[in-house]
Amino acid sequence: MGFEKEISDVAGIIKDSGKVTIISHIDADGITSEAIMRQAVAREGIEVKSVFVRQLEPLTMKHVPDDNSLKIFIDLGSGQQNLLEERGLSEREVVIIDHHVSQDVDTHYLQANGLPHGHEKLSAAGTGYLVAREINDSNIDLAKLAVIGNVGDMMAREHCGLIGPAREIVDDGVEYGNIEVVKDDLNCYGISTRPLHICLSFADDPHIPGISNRPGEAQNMLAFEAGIQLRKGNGKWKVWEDLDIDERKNIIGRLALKLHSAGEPLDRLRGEHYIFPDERRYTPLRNASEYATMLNACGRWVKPHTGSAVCCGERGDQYREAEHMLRHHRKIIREMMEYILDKGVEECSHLQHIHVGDRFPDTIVGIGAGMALSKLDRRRPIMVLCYLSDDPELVKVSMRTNEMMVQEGLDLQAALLEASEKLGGAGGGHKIAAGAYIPKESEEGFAEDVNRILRKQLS
Ligand SMILES: [Mn+2]
Repeated sequence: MGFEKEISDVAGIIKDSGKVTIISHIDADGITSEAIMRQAVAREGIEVKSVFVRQLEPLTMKHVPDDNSLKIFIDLGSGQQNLLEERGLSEREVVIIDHHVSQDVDTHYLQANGLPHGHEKLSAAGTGYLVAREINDSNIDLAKLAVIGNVGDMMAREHCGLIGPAREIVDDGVEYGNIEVVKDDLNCYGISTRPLHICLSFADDPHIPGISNRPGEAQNMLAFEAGIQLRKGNGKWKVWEDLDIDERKNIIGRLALKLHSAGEPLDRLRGEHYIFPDERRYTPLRNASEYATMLNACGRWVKPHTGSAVCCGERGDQYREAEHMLRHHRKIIREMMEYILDKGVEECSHLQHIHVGDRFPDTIVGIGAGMALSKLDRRRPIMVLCYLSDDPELVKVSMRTNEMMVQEGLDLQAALLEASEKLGGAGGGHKIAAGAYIPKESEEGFAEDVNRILRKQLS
């Protein structure tokens, strides 16, 4: 069955249903997926409820209601169809909208999933949006949420922009008027909220010699070499979005020169930004990647419904709560990064690793690992082990590397899958970022095993 047929079949079933339950995941992609589907369903006058889960597993299946509603599993479900089957859910009661690897079961659940059709850079929010647009053309305003979900799931990372069907969704948003695409701009994060020199000093992909991790030097370069006025008339710091095209070109040119003289490739210096002109300037809602971070913060601190309300336009108490989550999120991640840098990592030939015990919530350990890596040896992936507050028998493993090392052949998902599977654990993720759960009694020697696999990948 073709992808378009899957989308129209799923849309048809949803339109014909009397009552819907959406079961979604708590990250930015899951939250935007839910917000897209919930609005699309409600606009048809169909009763709808939502449930968020951290992961679809036997324990969380109890949150799926036992009633006559149509269950829409979104951003999860493809790989857990056995659980739906064990629960006794029939083909008529379920649709799955996902982008993860599908599992073969006897029950033929209806599924819209771009992955088997070669759409590897289309997240669940992307497919969810295509279903919503199929339900009703007027749902084109929801393209914006799909773009946030795609960016949140790192679909824009490899190519410094969205491609394929995800790019067509961007075009829908441009047509509707709530997305502006800025092409050939600097590939950096924080263009709407971070002071210029901070924004540049956080650059990690690519790592810019003399600028990355060096806010003071970034400030000097901007002010004295590029001649940029760093503050606005009101005394506040300018952000990247404040700069005109010539100022941007001037800075990008200087950064290109720094990369060039260090013999580094220039291909990741430029990227595409997705700006939301209907959102207030200087807020994290103003562009897709910062918006996604805010939603991830809501999810990781167990407030997915808050993030979802913001996606649906709430700008009062829920938005303030989301802002608070974002600040809190950043503070804890900074603390974790400082802990890692203070304590120091243990070094293997192809890996650096640390066990943080139960000091930090497992939901942010991967992000903290990524931040710490930008200040460590960038050629060796970082692996962080931590304990779980709700399961004393498991250890969570998070790994991060960067695009440069992926291009040299690293695949963290494959490495963790191989290392954890033989221990009876499970792993997943991407080449650049992956996670796994392993039994506590196997943590000894795990790093050496992963190191061996990484060495093999690079040879
Ligand atoms: Mn996803």
